Amino acid sequence: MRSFLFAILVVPAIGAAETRGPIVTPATFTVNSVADSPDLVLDGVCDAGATRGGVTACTLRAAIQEANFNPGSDTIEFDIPGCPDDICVIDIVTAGGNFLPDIQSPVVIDGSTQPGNADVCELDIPQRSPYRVVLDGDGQDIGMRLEAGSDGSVIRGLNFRNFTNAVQISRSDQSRVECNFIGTDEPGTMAAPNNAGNGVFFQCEGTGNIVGGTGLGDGNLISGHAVDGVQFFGGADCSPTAGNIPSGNSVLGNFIGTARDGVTPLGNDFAGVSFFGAPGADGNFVGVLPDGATVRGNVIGANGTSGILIDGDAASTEGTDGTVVMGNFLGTDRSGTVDLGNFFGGVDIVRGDDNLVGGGSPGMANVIAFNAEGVYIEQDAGTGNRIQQNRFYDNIGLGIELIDATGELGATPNDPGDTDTGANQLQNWPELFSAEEDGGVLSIGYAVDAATLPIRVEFFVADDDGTEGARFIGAHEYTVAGSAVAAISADPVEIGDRVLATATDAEGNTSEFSPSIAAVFLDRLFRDGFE
Ligand SMILES: [Ca+2]
Ligand SMILES: [Ca+2]
Ligand SMILES: [Ca+2]
Ligand SMILES: [Ca+2]
Repeated sequence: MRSFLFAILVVPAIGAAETRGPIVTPATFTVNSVADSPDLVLDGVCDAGATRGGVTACTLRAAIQEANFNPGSDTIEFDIPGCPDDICVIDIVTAGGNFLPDIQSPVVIDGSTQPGNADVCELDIPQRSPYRVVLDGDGQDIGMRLEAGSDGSVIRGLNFRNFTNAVQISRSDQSRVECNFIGTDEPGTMAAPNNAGNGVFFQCEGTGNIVGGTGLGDGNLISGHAVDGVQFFGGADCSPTAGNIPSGNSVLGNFIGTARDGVTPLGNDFAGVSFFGAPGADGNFVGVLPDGATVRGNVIGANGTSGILIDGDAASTEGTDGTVVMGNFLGTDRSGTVDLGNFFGGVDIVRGDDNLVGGGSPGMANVIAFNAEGVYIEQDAGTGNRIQQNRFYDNIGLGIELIDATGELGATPNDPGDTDTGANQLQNWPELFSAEEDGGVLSIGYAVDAATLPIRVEFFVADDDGTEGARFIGAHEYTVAGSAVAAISADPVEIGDRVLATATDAEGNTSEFSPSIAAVFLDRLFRDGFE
């Protein structure tokens, strides 16, 4: 039925073609100058005035002006001769004035077309050579801004530095920001000065935009900013256009808070990725596409506050809901061994409901290590924040911290009948009685003192100090009050392992981790007999 309706709608559109305007010819404008002067006259030719060797200068500013002027999608490439050490620095404060023109027509701006620099959009971040096209803002506000009319644009292969907000996505859909170094020098080793705001800043409406991507060469380096690496602001007054919430966008495959190597700290001063504002930048994705299944995690480490901050607006108490966080390395590198702890939590939920950290398959797990806490949920932050199948270890405080009425950090005790309310309804954790391994099957005796059933119980092997779930080993549906036994097969534990668990109710309220207990091997004597 749905496709039938669609066909009906398409027919008049085809008929309307008789009255459409001139055929749009996509243009390619090739930037050949590091100058910042404007286009002389909007005429389909990128000509910023000066000539050199008989060639008319085409500046980036002029190319954007012409691309905006020419209806339809255009391409801006780079072929700038004679740059010192092959690094072409376009200084965006000269004759053209302050900002580059807002992007108001679909355009692909591809810095990797500068001769010799294709690798920056082909290789993984650590393998890239220094960026040869640099946009330097000398501390002014915005580097590039995707505005109404720019749907489907691509900003790629560029080094942005010295901007308050290097890239802003305001009213664009289905656009991409990929394979850029944002906030660093051209080799991606040091922070640039004057990065006074965010690397990538979303506000107003926009959906389907991607920062990074799933391909090896798609990830951005977003580091060294005075505020956040990527900020979603869901509270801007973007009138007269209705709907001012960035939603359905994704951030994946990036390094946020490290140098190019992915292991040297180069943190943003506040969060790696943040969500603010009322009514809230709901329904965005970190580490996964909006399909909720195509995962390519970010490395988000060494940031000055949170790895990921999910907040809203203090005055209205509106929060950010429905964020999906999957497959990321929060506080560590891709190997999971290097300490890149964020100063606060790997994920801090200050205001928000129904956010998801992790997921139902192993590839959706986040690795959350070396942070102050793994996932921290503020007192009365919200409910339904599901934390599923992640790998937690070596966080300084709790792996999962629900702040209770005491307002203090630390394990929150279970209450009889679990009638208390607060962060994730202060969901009671499972009490583990026994964990007995026999013939490759681990039988865990437990109970949950729960307000409602069913409860999903997830079991983990604990980290070294026995306090966090480092490795998910299985889940059990708890449907009847009283003692239960979960049988987990496929050699889930080793001698010396400790086991712990979380409880999640049907509304998605996940508990703190339970205390851990040692796995007992019933056939230990038998095994020892063969040693
Ligand atoms: Ca022109
Ligand atoms: Ca155009
Ligand atoms: Ca607590
Ligand atoms: Ca409770």
